[in-house]
Amino acid sequence: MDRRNFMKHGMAVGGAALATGGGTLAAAQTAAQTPLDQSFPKDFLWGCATASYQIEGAVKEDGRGQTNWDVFSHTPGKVANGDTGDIACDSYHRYREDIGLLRNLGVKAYRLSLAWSRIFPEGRGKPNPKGIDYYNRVIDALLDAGIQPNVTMFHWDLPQALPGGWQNRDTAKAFADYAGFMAGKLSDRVHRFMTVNELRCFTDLGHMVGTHAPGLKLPPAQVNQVRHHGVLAHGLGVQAIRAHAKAGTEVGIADNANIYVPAIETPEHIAATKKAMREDNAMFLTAVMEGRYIDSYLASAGADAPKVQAGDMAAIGSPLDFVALNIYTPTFVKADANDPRGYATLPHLPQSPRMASPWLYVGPEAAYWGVRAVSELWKPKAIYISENGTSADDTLNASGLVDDSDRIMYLRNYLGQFRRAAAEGYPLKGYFLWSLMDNFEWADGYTKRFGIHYVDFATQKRTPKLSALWYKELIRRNALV
Ligand code: PNW
Repeated sequence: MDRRNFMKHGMAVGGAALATGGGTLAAAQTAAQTPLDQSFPKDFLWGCATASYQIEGAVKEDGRGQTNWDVFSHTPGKVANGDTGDIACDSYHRYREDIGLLRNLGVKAYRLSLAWSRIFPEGRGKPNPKGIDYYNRVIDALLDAGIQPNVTMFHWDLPQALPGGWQNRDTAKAFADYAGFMAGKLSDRVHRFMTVNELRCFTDLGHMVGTHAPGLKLPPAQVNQVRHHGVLAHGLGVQAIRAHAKAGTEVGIADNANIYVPAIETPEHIAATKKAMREDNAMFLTAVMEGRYIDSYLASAGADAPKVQAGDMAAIGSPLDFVALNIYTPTFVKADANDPRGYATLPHLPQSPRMASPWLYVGPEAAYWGVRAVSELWKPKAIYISENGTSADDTLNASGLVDDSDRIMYLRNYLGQFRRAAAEGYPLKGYFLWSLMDNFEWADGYTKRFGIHYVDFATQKRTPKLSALWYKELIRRNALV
C-alpha cells in the first residue's frame, strides 16, 4: 500500500481508531491490501556469475599460458590505473572461501568460466594436467556445497599463442577442440555449458572499437570476418561439446544481444521492437538462432560481408538446449514510417538514468522485452539470464559495511520485469547475478564494482554488501523482496 492510499484509508476508519487501536489499524490495512504475487516459478534457478580472468589471478601459476588480456592490461594506457588481472580476487587460491559466499547466499547455481590457457597454454596441442586439476577441484567443491556449476568455455581470455587471434578462422577450430576436450572431462559433473560469452564484446570492442583486447580498430570487412569467426567458434563448439559430453548435457550460448524496448506497448511499436532485435543482432544472435545471415545484414554489409565457407552456417545454427542472455541496458524503439526499416532506435537522453558505468543506462523493461522478444522470435526451449547486475561507487560505511541501496534498486526493478516475463509464461528458467564479488572490470580495471560482495583488493577481504543480504532473502522466499 502506498502512503497516499494508507492515509486515505486511515481517514476513513477514523482518527480515533488510528490513534488508539493497533489491531484496528492492522485490520484496516489487511482489508485495503490486495498484495501482488511477487513469487518466481517453482524450481527457478538462482545463481551468481563470475569469469576466469576477472577473478582468478595466478596468471603464471601451474603452467597457465599467456592470454590477450595479460598482454593488453600490461600495455600502458589500455586499462584504468594500469590495473591488470595478475592477482584480481585471487580466487585461484581462495575459491573455497568464494564457494562459502555462494553457499551462504543459498544460490543453487554458479556460473564460472574456464581459462582456456590453463588447459591449453598455447591454445591447442598438449593439455596441461594442472589446469584441468584446478577446475576439477573447483567443481568438486561446488558440488560438495550443493551448488550446480554452469560453465562458460570462453569469457574473453584468449591464449595469446594462437596466431592472429580471432582474425584467424583457425581460432574457431581451436576453440571447438578445447571446448570438446573440456566437455569430455567435466560433463560427468557439469550439466550445462555455455560456449562463448558476449559475441559483440569480444569481437567489436576488441577489433572495431579497440577498447578491449587486442585493442584493434579494423576496417568493416575485417570486423565482419572477426564476427564470423566468433559465431563459427560458438557453432563448432556446440558440435564438439555434444560429441564429447555425456548424453543429456545442455549446451547454449551466453550472449549480450542488444535489447530493444518498445517506447509504447502497442502492437505497432512491439512489432518494430522485434524487428530491431532481429535485424540489429543479425551478425550475432540472429545468425546463431537462424543459421544464416539475414538479407538486410548482407545488403548493408555489401562488399564487406564476411567470407563464409560451406558448412559454416549450418554449424553456426546448431540447435541449442537454451539461450542465455546477459541483460544490462535497454535501447528504446518506436515504429517509424519514415525509416526504410520501419523502426527507429531512440538515443539515450542527457537525463536518462544510469548507474556507475557510463554505458549502463537503467531500463528494467529490457529484462522483460529481452526474454519476450527472444522467445517470440526464435522459440528457444529455455532461457537463462547469464548476467544482470550493476556497477556502483561503493564505499564502506563507518561500520565497515556497504549499504548499496542503489544496486538493490536496480536489481529489484530488473527482477520485477524478469518475473513478469516468467509469469506470462515465457520459458525463463534461471538467473545469474553479475557478480558474486567485485572483480577486474576489463578496461575499467578495479574502478568499477559490480559485486554483491565488496572486495578489498589490498587484503582480499570479502564483505557482503546490503545487496547480498537482499538477494539471500529473495532466494529464500523465491519472491521479490
Ligand atoms: C559484461 N556494454 O560486459 C561481461 O560479460 C562481464 O565480464 C562484465 O564484467 C559485465 O558485463 C559488466 O560490464 C559488458 O557496453 C561490457 O553494453 C560492456 C557492455 C555490456 C556488457
